[in-house]
Amino acid sequence: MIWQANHRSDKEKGDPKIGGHPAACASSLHIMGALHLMAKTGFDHIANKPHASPVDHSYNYLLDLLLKNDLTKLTQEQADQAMNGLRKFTDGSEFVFQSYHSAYDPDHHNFFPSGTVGIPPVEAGYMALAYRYAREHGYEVPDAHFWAVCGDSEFREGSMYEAVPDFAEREIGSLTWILDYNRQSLDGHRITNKEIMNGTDADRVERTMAANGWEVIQVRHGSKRLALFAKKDGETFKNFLEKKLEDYELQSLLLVQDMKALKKGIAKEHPDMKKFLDSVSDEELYEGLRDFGGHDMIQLAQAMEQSKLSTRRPTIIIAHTLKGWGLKAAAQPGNHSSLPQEDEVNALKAAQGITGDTLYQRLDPNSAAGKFLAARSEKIFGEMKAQYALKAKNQEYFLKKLTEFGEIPQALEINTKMTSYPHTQWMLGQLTAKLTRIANTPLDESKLTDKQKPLTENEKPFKLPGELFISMAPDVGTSTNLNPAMDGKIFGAPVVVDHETDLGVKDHKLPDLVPGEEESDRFLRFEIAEGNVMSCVGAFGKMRDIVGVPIIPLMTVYDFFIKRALDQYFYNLYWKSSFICVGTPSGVSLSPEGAQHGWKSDIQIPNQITWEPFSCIELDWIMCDTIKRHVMNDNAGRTGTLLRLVTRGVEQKDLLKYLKTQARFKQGLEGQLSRAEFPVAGGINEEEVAAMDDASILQTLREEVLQGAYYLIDYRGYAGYEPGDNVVNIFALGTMVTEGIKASEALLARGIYANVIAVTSQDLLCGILGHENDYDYLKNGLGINSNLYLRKSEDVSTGDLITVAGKRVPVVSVADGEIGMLDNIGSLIGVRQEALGVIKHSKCGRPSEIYAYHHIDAEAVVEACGKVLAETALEKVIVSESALGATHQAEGRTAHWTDLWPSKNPVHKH
Ligand SMILES: Cc1ncc(C[n+]2csc(CCOP(=O)(O)OP(=O)(O)O)c2C)c(N)n1
Repeated sequence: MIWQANHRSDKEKGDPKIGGHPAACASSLHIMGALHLMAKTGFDHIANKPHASPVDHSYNYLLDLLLKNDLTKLTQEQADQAMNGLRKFTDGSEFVFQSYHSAYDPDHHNFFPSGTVGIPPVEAGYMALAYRYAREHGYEVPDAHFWAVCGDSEFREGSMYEAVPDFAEREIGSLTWILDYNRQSLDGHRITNKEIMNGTDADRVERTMAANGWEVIQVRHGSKRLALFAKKDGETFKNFLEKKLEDYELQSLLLVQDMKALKKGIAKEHPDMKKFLDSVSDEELYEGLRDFGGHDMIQLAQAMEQSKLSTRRPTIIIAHTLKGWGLKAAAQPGNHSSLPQEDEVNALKAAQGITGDTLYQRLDPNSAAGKFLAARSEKIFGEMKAQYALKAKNQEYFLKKLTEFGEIPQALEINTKMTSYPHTQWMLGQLTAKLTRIANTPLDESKLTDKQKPLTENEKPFKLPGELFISMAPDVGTSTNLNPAMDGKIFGAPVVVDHETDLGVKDHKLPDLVPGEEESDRFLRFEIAEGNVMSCVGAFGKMRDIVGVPIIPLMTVYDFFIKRALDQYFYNLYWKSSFICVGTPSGVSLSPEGAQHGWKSDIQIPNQITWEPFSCIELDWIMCDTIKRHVMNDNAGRTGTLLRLVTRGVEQKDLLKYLKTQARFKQGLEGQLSRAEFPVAGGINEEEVAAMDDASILQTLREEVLQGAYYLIDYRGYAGYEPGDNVVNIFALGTMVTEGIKASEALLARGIYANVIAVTSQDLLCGILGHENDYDYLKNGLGINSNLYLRKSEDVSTGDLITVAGKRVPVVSVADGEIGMLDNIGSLIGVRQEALGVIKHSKCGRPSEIYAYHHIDAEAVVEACGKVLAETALEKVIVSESALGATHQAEGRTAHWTDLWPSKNPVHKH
């Protein structure tokens, strides 16, 4: 496959290399073989090291398990096309394989995306936990084992070590990691320090994993070696291989082709080996050195079976292998991406009896091997189909149950009136607490305990979502307001008794953290390990797609530390996991708590939707909409939800106060409004015109919030409102709306009408999701445009011609984060913009001080507004008076740019 990928005829000059990793494939050949041909079931999940992907595909080809999305099998022709299509682009009409495992591959059943080493094995462990969690909570999931094949250098990734103790403590017995221990990495031989580390890296891994509660199985030797060990002096050879040699020396010995010289060299360095060396032939020594256990399928399969017997502890199998096994490049230092030449490929083909141009061939179905494969394929395919049938059954069950009490309501209806200056993080706590309470309240009122109130009609539809909801945090559950969701509800191996209660020292003001496996236990407590939680939230978020159980995982993390798990976060989005990540508190708004934590997760990644609500009610709507979309499978293209919250309180009453001033929310308004404190001739005092009822206003607001932005202050419809003269639009993200409001008030005193548009989702408004519909909501929903507002200029006019001057409405944006969050609005629309954001490291202080320090406070917004208004180009246009008379402001939707673009195939007249 790799050779073929590198020999396509459609190359263009300057194309980047295609490449591939035959040597890395070869070392995993038998590990993958034992898995496919013996150990795995169609219910199991396998995470492969990225460079073993072609091996995985090849086994699936041999097993006739390349499938379309509807689970029908690829024809022989299509399967060959796929094998010929490694690393090839397809528009969907051809079957291909990506360089590393991906959903585009026709064998992606129960796959883990790969490419980034160090993450898939961890996802496999958390997927195993998700299965167990689902089962303990009464959902039907298949009996599956979770396998991960990793490289020995990959095993130095911090992400893996972060998860190692966690998997053991959580008793993930259904997890087996298989280490492809080939002693080489990308740059060549791995050179470790045997002296200081008290042994080879394999020894170190064994001790590390055993110390962390894992079962360890070393598969060091193949049958040829075992036969040599049984000979007289054979023990010396075993001891030499296992104890004496360091990995680098072994790799060097493998490079020596002259056996006489080799024997001499070994005897010189290791005199005790002399007798053994004299007793074996050159060939025996040559083969014995290369006969690693990781190429002995039977031993590997036995180890895999053994690993399944360890039901409480996870297992690591250290499979000793040869990088480049069976290839000329075997053990060569630079073999990681070296490609075989045509003569080697031909020799490999000939050895398999493949002739002519054919590159791929299945085994003769009438041969014993062919029959074995057919039976194996049928078994695995049957299990795969059973999984899909179970998924369909689960989906049907949940859909029916989720609509039992009608649609999921728009809000959980948290009362914010009793709290002074609540913040969005507080609101998260209220929402998760309420969901938890609803989940743990029986519908059957006769089963209510003393303290439980029956569920209201609004709460009943949340009963099942509440049960499906699981929260988790990297040791910041209490500091991110998740206490009620944690208290007495920790899901974990029930290995301790409640000592505090037994000893009478329980502090009931603090959450009870003793783990258990009750149905009401729906919180996963983590050590400080953001990477683990991010992988876990991703794995739980895949349960909907894999087995049809729409568990709703939510994690909290200090926003600043999302970057520590950014790779895992990206992975989850690529994998199309459906999850909620709450970065809180976020931005420099968290000062004085953490001055050093000023970076904010303002990132644009496909399949993500970010939210940054200003008021608490917005978060209620966003959360309920997110939950509904998740359980109803209605979030394609935005399955990863990232909420950025703050601990900065906001006067919630201001929301309705400002909304009620807007002309669009007034009842029976005739004429134009004016602000009470700044009366304008011809304007009606805004306070004298009644506004609509709160519910109607909030209904409209909810729709706008969920589209990404809303006018909080809107002077359209006010007397003296002159776009192109005294109007500016301020876009403020999340909590920065407070600064927008203050700036707008200050500007009004100077006769400037500054609209304040609260941005709730930068992605929807002007990010990737907005791009999908050409920023329709920004342009047409909010009506932000680049209209040139013309006025007669003072310049001398001649005849019918007059000079007019025009300006557009400029934009100022302000974000507690990167300037780039909102700085494209001006260019999208075609108006002058000034973007304010955080451009320096932060320090301690109250928000007012810190915002001023970063120049994102109200004063900075005022200044920016002044600047853009002044700098907005005064464009001069000469028109005829009659034409000007006919000019009017064109309202309505803007033309699509393609209307103005020359047609692609112009018709030429000859
Ligand atoms: C996170 C990450 N870092 C770097 C790489 C590039 N890379 C791919 S494979 C590899 C070496 C892998 O060596 P090892 O884990 O020993 O596996 P082997 O190929 O030798 O079996 C590197 C550095 C990557 N894919 N992902």
